[in-house]
Amino acid sequence: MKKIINILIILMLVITALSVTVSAGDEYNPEIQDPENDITGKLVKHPILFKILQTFNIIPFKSFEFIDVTSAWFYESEAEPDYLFATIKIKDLQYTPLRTIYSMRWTFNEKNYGVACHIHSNDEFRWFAAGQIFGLFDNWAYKKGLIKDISDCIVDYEENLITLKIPKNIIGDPTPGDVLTFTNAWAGLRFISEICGELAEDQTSYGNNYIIQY
Ligand SMILES: [Ca+2]
Ligand SMILES: [Ca+2]
Repeated sequence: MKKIINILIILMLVITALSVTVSAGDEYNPEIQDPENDITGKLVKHPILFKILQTFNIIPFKSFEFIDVTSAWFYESEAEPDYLFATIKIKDLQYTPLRTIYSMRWTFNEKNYGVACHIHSNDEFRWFAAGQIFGLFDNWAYKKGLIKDISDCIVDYEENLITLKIPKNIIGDPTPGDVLTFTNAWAGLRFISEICGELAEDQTSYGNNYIIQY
């Protein structure tokens, strides 16, 4: 009997150890999952407005699948330990003449951080930043965190993936073993400017923690 209990204890320890080490996300083990067809916002709430904008060809698309988040995850590369990668999977990724925003957020050391890529005018313009989020109006530390290399917002149409490559030195310098909590993703659609706010958006709920590897 004692032997069986010992074996059971060892098995439980092994299972616990395995579940702790499986912390890096990928498409099959994403930290964040989200349902399809769950877009909210002005254009969803007011379908007549959507129809009018379509009639005048201001909105050339028929659905919001290009901002519909289905999952999102973090990962790192041993070859580039100074970066954290954040990938967002979209139901059907495509560019529009309007402004789309793809972002992920998390908490580290009791501070809130985020990364976002804005794409507009059919990909003629991009704006990409990461940093601490603070203040009443959700201001980001953009001056510190603006990423100059716009190619680090990697868009893959075929796989419907947006990958954001984030220098760790602008997100609080996390080191191996550090834990990112309250992970979540958000995608939104705006007119070119932010004046009108979001026309449509998709927020995920909080996902699993991510443990920094390198
Ligand atoms: Ca969704
Ligand atoms: Ca959602």
